[in-house]
Amino acid sequence: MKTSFITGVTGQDGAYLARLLLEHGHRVIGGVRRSASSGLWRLEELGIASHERLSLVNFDLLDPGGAVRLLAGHRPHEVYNLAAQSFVGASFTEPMLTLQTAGAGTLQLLENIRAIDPAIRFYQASSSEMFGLARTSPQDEDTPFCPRTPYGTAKVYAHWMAVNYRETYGLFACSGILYNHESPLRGREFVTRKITDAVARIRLGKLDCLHLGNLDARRDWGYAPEYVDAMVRMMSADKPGTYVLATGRTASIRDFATMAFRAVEVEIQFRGSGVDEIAVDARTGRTLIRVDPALYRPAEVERLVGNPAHARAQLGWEPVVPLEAICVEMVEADLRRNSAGVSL
Ligand code: G4F
Repeated sequence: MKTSFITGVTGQDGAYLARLLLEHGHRVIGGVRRSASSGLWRLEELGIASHERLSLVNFDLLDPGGAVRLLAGHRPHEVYNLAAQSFVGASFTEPMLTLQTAGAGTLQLLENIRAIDPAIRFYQASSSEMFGLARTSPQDEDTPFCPRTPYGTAKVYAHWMAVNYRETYGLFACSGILYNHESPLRGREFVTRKITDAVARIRLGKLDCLHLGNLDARRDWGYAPEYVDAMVRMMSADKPGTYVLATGRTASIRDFATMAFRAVEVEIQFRGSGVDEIAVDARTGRTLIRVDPALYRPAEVERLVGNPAHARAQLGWEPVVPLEAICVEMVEADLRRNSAGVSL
């Protein structure tokens, strides 16, 4: 039986990945920070929190001895490194924590794998934020990085360390450059889930109005369960590599908000511009969205779109679920949760 270790198992991707690996018959060790704010709700929603082949262990990327104890004690065949401070907005107020978790935490894992058992396969969660102010569009594996945020910069460091350990020490180290990927398990600090949760609460009469930042930003949004499937394909391939995972399509924040309100049969119309822009219910004229300049980022990545051709050719991976369907699934989950009184 294969043993897989996932750092960040309580996050969106960690939970879906754990479920997939359990379905594949693996034993899964999930690293959980003692102070993890997110708790186990995602594992519980997926029905795997008490799975007999899932063991949750205390693990903190910032504890220098933690990875040694974990790798030496559990001897996993593979490590998926998903843990980090992953909210781009917070990386401006916590740049050092972001660097330590996303950057140095990755190096520590690679170094310990090299020392303890170089046969352990390694997956690094890289990000489209590494492209930042990309010079070409869509981006692929050869596009130069131009990160614009402390998060993107830390991820570039971690990505290059994974590539270096692959080339220098022969480690099976993969890097998945993932564009935004959403689901009902997304955290509420990210814009899609913030929107679907607010739409549900407005529908249920629990919220008056949704406040957002930059409505013009465009993202290439895919479906998280499909993206973790690609991670497993990378780790099962003959050779380690770097892969862009994306849909090749973009939508704006405005588009996503329109879709989310449509899921509860409300048509919205945007009026005005800049910080005075609002969205109203086309039927009643009620204001449902306002812009709050405090939610603007100090530096913004306006548009990111990826080319997944390499993953398609080498891994047989294809993103299928359209954004409209993802959005409806998220709104329905948030209606259910908010009706029951709990939305995490
Ligand atoms: O949902 P976001 O916070 O995601 P972002 O910054 O693109 O990063 C996500 O995707 C990356 C690529 O996979 C990951 F590496 C990263 O860890 C994370 O998962 O913001 C998307 C866009 C931004 O342009 C932001 O300025 O939405 C804009 N936005 C507008 N109003 C907002 C808001 N973002 C948030 N979080 N909250 C707002 O009220």
